Amino acid sequence: MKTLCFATHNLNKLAEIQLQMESICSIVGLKDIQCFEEIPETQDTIEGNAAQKAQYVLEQYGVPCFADDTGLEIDALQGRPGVYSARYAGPGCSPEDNMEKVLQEMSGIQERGAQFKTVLHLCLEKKTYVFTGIVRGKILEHKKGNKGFGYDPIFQPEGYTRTFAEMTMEEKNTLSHRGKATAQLIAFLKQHYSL
Ligand code: ITT
Repeated sequence: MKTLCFATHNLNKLAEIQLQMESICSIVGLKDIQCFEEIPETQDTIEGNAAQKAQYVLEQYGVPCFADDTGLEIDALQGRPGVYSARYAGPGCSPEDNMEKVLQEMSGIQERGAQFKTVLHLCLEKKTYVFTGIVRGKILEHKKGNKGFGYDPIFQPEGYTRTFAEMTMEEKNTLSHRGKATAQLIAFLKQHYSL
């Protein structure tokens, strides 16, 4: 089985992708390649940040890798927090602070439509590949559930009456933004990267 590095410091993301890819290839995180520094994320698009993270790790550590950049895009907020999802409530903020800010901004707004978008950027030696996953849903008025991470307690995917924070990791993976992008990555690797 081949090994690929997933260039993330977010252990929740790492766990989701390791679960989805466990029979496909061995996924290691940044600490496994002794990368402990923060990776620059200075682009103004989700696509740009995913590319920046993956390219940084390939250049600095010389290992084939992929990175994920994810944003919550809320219709009534013109796509915010979007690329600024991680630090929406300011430097050093917690996921609770971010959700609180979103709930406040959405207070009294009827139109609750939103989507999560993940861009996975894969760097294999000299070639790069991009996979995108989107899931539509809505922003609830209150947090629900204690599984998952980030904005999961306030996001309810379309066709469901539970938030991502009320789903197991397996179930979230079958329908989420990251799950969809990862399914494309798996299909690509099976076809083009002898595993
Ligand atoms: P890396 O850059 O190290 O991968 P990160 O947590 O900073 O980790 P992102 O910039 O992609 O990753 O995350 C943007 C924000 O979106 C961050 O606050 C996450 O908690 C949140 N987020 C990402 N994926 C999510 C998901 O599946 N469910 C809920 N929130 C998520």
